[in-house]
Amino acid sequence: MKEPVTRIIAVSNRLPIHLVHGPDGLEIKPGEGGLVTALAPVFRNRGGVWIGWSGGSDDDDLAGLLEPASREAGYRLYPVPLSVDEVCDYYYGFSNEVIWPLFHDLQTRCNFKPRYWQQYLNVNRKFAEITTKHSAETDYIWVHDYHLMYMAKSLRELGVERNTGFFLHIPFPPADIFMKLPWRAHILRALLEYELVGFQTMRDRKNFIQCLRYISSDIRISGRGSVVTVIVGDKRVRVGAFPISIDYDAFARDAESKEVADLAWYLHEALPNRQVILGVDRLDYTKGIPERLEAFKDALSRFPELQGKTTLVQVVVPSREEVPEYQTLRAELYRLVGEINGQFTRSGWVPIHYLYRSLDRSELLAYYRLAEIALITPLKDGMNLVAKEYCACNLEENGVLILSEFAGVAAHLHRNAIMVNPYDVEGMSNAIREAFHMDRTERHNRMHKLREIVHHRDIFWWVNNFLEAAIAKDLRAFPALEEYMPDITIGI
Ligand code: GDG
Repeated sequence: MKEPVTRIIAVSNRLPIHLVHGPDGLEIKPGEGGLVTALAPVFRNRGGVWIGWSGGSDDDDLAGLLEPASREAGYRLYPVPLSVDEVCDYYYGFSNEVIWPLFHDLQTRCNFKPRYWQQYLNVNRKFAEITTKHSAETDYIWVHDYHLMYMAKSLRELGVERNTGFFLHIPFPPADIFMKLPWRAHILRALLEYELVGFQTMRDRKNFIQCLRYISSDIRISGRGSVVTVIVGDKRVRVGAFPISIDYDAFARDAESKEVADLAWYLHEALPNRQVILGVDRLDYTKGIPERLEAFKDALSRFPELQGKTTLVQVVVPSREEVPEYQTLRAELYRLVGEINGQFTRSGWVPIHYLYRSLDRSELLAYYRLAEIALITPLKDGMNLVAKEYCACNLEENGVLILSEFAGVAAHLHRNAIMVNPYDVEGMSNAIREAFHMDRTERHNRMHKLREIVHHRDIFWWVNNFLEAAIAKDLRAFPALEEYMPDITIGI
């Protein structure tokens, strides 16, 4: 019988920070991305611990930097130092050249180098060792994402007893794609070492269970609903669908602030008498950005009434720029934007405003608030938080969401968004036209329902659901502390 859980330890590839080289040496800035956005409100001032790679090299002197960062974040940060070789083969290699494309159904982009796999095992073991050092048997170890699928197995191999759960932020592919992975059985068996395995959608959970049937004919499923128990031989694992979400109230409240409202007004004034179509993505080939630009170009050609009356604001946040595929994509986007703007720009109107940088939060919220149309068309996506954030910030309830069928978020929002196949350029272009002409009442009715759905299932709903399934407790069992404890210990 295990002791009751008293503390949650999050383990993810990256700590929720990034290191920048400033004039006075290394500096720490808060991180960005889906996972940080999702977990920060849950750990802050609740005695949480976060373990992960800092993003730097293993000889960076982090102790002095992480202490104030921990204090500011409201949870303790423990780094996992990684060498250049480890980063190359475990992170860029196995995680981003094998699992990332494969799990997004893009198997032709995979690079199945055996050396990547060996380093993946080594680094997962390293994470397991550091987690062991900073945890006790009464802690719940909540492991995040595809970089660390092997970690529970590494803990077992070290002979360490911990209560562990895993959440996969990206999709889990169908069996005919997953089975291409040379290390498929190892990964499946490693996942069975967790007590709970969470996916974004029922589709992902179904795919996982189907893959298990390939490694064992002796599989039984017990229970019903979003969490079931899978029995494979002598292993029992709970497997569930937990669609991740956002801190809806914080987004809606911040979008209402004077700063964001003024900025939204100012930005829209610069684009008078036209509808703003917004795309916001990390630089990634899974996000379908070239296809989306082609669709906008097609719409301008086939529906000339959109010329001068729409502007596509496409924000692309730089990401994984060291990887050649991402450099190629960046160049392709510049080329496409240049081509479309070159063809259609006329005095007083530029069709695409391309922002290749990370916006600060107020500016991002201002764009969410002012955009009449959001164009969210990933080729495949675990969830896609941008879609939910757009709805939360659309206070006037006059926005139209155009959404890919292959984003996890489609499972909940499909009835009130305009759904598109992101590979179908003409279909997307028709959707842009439909959104452009949609009347005020229909826009309001649809957006009102979308906002209700996102509000109802926010980030706290997600965490509660996961914790309920994991340890039969919800967030109330981890109340906010009066003050964050100053006695921080940094272990490197
Ligand atoms: C992975 C999965 C899953 C974007 N631009 C700026 C900015 N962002 C923030 C957004 C949003 C986050 O980044 C992006 O989250 P997504 O969910 O859209 O996508 P991924 O980064 O690929 O996340 C995804 C997610 O994990 C969570 O499980 O939904 O499917 O791929 O929160 O707001 N933030 C700021 N400036 C920007 O310019 N400040």
